[in-house]
Amino acid sequence: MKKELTFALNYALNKGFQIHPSAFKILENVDVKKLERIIREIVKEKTRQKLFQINQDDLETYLGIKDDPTIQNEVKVLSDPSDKITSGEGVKGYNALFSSRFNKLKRIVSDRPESRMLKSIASVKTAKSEDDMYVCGLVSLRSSERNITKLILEDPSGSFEGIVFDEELQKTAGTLLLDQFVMARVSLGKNSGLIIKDLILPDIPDLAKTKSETEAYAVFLSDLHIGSKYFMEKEFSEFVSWLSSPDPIARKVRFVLIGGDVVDGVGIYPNQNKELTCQTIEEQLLKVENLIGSIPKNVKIIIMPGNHDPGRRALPQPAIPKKYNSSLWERENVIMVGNPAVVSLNGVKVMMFHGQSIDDIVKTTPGLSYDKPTNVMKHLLRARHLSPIYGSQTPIAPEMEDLLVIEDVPDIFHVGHVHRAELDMYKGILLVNSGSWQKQTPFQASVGMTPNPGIAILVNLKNFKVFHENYNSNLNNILQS
Ligand code: D5M
Ligand code: FE
Ligand code: ZN
Repeated sequence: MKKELTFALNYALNKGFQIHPSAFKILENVDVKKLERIIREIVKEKTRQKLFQINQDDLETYLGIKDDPTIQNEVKVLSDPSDKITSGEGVKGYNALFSSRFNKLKRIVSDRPESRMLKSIASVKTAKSEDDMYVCGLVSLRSSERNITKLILEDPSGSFEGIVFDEELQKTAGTLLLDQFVMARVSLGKNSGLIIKDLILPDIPDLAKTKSETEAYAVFLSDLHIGSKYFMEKEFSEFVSWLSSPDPIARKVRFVLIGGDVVDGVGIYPNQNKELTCQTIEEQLLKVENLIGSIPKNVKIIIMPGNHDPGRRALPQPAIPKKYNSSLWERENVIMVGNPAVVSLNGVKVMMFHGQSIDDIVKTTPGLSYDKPTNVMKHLLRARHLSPIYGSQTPIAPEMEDLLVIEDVPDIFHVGHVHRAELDMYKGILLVNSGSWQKQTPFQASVGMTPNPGIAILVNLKNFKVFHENYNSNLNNILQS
């Protein structure tokens, strides 16, 4: 008998365990390097369950040989920008982009009762009526001075400046993002200026949400930053091993979603090379492949890019190009998608977006902060757009179609980027910010950003109950707000 096997058996026997002969047969065929860890984990789990026999079933479950076959792992990619990216050039492209944005959002609000009374901005400007009128448009300016807020709205017929006097409505106006779509109730003022009396956001209707029929779990991850000195390789590897462990939840995981910043990239910020352990994209992606390679084959892995990943920086981003690691692309359980993407997991619709726009929104919107990314996510849902502000830090490509409009209402909204794991609900949509697996970087420390890395968020897709696996020894009740 091999010495590793003797060691493993003695370890279990000394802990008071019996080993069934059928289990013994399986152990004989296990990679000796893995034996010790396997036996320790099974002993730990079964001690917790107070069952002191190791049988064939335990090993088959642990090794992923046998999982409940009725738990489905069906992935459908419902929307992916990768193949739609055209890059219209110059001004024409931006005109097309904004007109697509306007038209898509106008269609979204078209089933609201007010929209039957919608008029074009040009016709409202020449109207003589004293009645209230409804218009919609994209916000092209927002300013507050003395006790009023001014807004300029634009539609294809023209633009107008409206004034908000009402104090409560000024608060709503103050949270509008530049280039966001909004519907307004307006009336003619005394000196023929337009007064804005109400602001109506496209928002999310109350719809019943779809759940999985079987108890499959999805894991939400993002911002691994593999290749960075600060990537928490040990903790991440422990988490990946847990996915093959006999923990009953791990045995039901069928999906792993990675919401961008999979690698740290090369040349993303000045002097980045000093903070890298892998200096090329290829090396970094090879490491990704090796790390996620041991995830059981019945788990589908969906990989979306973020601002650190290769491809292009501007939104929408295509999937990480195959040329950097074709074998990762070709793995049977790996699905590469662009940013943003909508995927269906056993029928549950998940909208994935890396979250680049959060930076611009936090900077310009009162009441929003990096510590509460889910509040920013709610803002995006109300605006029905993933990155409204054009021409700030978040680069947006001049596409002919605006692929960042939230057309489909998802069941789960998955975002990363700000390195703070957080959960919330909005109109029945589960909001997940999946945090990060990178320790606080010197840059983040210098700007006072405190990440809570090393947390894997898991969702039971049958009932939307949420769990988390915490690999950060410094943090306890991390998801409490
Ligand atoms: O970004 C993680 C977070 O840190 C995200 O909120 C942006 C912020 N960040 C990172 N680098 C910069 C610079 N250079 N300026 C401003 N804000 C920054 P990540 O995408 O992981 O780098
Ligand atoms: Fe990141
Ligand atoms: Zn990022």
